[in-house]
Amino acid sequence: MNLIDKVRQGDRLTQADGEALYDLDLMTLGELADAIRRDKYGTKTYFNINRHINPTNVCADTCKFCAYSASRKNPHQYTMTPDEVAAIAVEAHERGAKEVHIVSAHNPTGGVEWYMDAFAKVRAALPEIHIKAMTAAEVDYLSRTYGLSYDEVLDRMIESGVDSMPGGGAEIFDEKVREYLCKGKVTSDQWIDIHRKWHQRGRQSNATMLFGHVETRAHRVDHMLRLRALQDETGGFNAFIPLVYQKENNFLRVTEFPTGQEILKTYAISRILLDNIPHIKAYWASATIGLALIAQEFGCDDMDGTIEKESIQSAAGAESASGMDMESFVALIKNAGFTPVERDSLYRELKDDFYHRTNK
Ligand code: V47
Repeated sequence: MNLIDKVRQGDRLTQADGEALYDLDLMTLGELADAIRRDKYGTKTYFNINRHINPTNVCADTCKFCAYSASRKNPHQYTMTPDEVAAIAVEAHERGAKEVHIVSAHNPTGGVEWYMDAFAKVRAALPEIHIKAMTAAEVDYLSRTYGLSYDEVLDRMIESGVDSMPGGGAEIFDEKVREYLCKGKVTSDQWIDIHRKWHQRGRQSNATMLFGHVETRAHRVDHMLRLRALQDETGGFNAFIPLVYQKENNFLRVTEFPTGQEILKTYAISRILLDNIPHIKAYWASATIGLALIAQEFGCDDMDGTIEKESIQSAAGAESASGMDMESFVALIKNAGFTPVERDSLYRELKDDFYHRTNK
């Protein structure tokens, strides 16, 4: 059967189908992905009011693409205390944040306690806030450094107040590319196993894919299909987030970068292939706000949030360091013809919220 008909009737697609989707023209792909998105969510675009906190940039691992960790290209090291992390969360909460997204480098000092104390202090100060924290790469780092099983690290996170896990550290699952990009870090199978164990605890998480560097289209499709297989098993992923590679201040030599068309195709294909992951997030800090707004017409129904302060993408060249204020964010979504809907971290729509109060 013709591939377009297969997509239109909602058939499950294979690796070969996924690769063939890239050969379709952008507008056809956009139309197919947009139909799926509109069928699920109409014109709604979800966002939340959140604060990204990156408590340290001192890292025991060396990923070639990373410009955030302290290195000879970025000699300025910092590490916050758990109290400083909690103070940032409290200030953000006073400004309306309902989620803190806490992701660190792999801190070789401070032990497991440094991580867990930060979560526990945020939880004690703000019983209601949603704590999304710890990538699978951090879970694996703590496990291999301190001799804990994944189960033990995950249980400690729950005891310390973590609600959900972000999708970072997935990069590209293909083993050869992964070895080139980030040898020694969590492997693909381990990343998947950690999320499986988290989901088995009744918890939810996201999944990312870092693309636009040395990987091929086939590697991207393979990455998505490995996530689809885990989602069939557990149903624990909320959102898939394709992260566009940023090229400054790192150690990865890449000469060709994805065009806007290639980025939009990748968003659209993820919406089509990931028939069991509810949300596709256009993370504007990596895509640029302009492309993220257009991505709403290519299958994306989520734009992350206001972020407030962003360190990882901006260290590598993105213009996202100070986040965005909520009024501008909402106005941009509306002007693009979509309906901004504030959500909580688990995608429940917020009816009596900051956004609605300030728009009366
Ligand atoms: O895992 C690192 C990526 C990720 C670069 O779960 C880079 O809601 C582009 O995971 N160019 C961390 N990307 C960010 C992340 C995330 C972001 C927003 C929302 C969520 C969520 C998760 O940033 C890392 C890595 O893949 N990254 N360096 C770079 N040069």
